[in-house]
Amino acid sequence: MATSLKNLSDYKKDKFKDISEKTFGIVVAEWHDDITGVLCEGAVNTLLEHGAKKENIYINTVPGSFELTLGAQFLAMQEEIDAVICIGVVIKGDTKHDDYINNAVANGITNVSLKFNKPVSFGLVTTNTLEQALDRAGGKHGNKGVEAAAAAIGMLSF
Ligand code: RBF
Repeated sequence: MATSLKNLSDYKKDKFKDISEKTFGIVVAEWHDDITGVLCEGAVNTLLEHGAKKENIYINTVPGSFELTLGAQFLAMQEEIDAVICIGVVIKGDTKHDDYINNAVANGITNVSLKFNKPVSFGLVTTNTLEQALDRAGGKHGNKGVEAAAAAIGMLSF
């Protein structure tokens, strides 16, 4: 995708600590995988830019965003993982599925974060249209994968 290399996301990095020895788990939903792939690429590039080692970044996929919570838990329960980044795209349809999925993921990954005392960041793009999702995956509203990675680094620097 031509827009995948664009990064218009801005975030505070002045307080970031060294992450060269930190280990990251990324869990990516397969629904809308053309978009989640761009978000994941943004997250990985951000971790690498800030000094993470490629071999310390573990990427796993789950079928859909609803499964992000358990995927995050599988990663967070591993002692060597320092932070988890969740990536998904939920686009509103004719039914209320998006509300159920989005709320379940928001509550679910909050619980995982608190249970394992580790950062679990919310890279779930929740939009009304496909265009709005694309705008947030390397388009005019930046790349929310970049911001999810930045949030994980920010919390490791707390
Ligand atoms: N998963 C997503 O990641 N994004 C979606 O936009 C999405 N839309 C769905 C719409 C419906 C009506 C259903 C039933 C599922 C949808 N899912 C979506 C899949 C969901 O996250 C989960 O993988 C499945 O419900 C299986 O547990």
